[in-house]
Amino acid sequence: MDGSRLTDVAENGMTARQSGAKVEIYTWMTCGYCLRAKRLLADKDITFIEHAIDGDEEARRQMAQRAEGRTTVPQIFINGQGIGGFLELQHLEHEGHLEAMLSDQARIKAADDQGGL
Ligand SMILES: N[C@@H](CCC(=O)N[C@@H](CS)C(=O)NCC(=O)O)C(=O)O
Repeated sequence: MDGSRLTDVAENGMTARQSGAKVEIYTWMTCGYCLRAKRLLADKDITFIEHAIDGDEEARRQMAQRAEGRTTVPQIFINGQGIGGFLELQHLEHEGHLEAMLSDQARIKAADDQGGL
């Protein structure tokens, strides 16, 4: 691994589409819901940043603070907004809201970067 394919490979090592939105997921290695959430994102070719926080109670506390007190993993954030865990992610996907949320967020962020809507 020489890092030369860095632009093609997400931080988690999976190839991914650049939606423009920042998707983060807090995980434990032994968590089935985390694996399912990562698989759903990967299947949809969505880039995500994984915060693997196994055994790190301070990181879990910070995650809970960001996630309005939710302490279970996974916790998923889209452009800093907590959407919940796997079931919430799956629900958004089933209802057709996930893609919209990614592109809406990407559009809002792009507009914001250019000085507002
Ligand atoms: N409904 C949640 C369930 C998440 C869940 O139960 N995660 C387990 C690990 S797989 C967990 O955090 N257990 C520790 C706890 O409940 O404190 C989701 O869809 O993400």
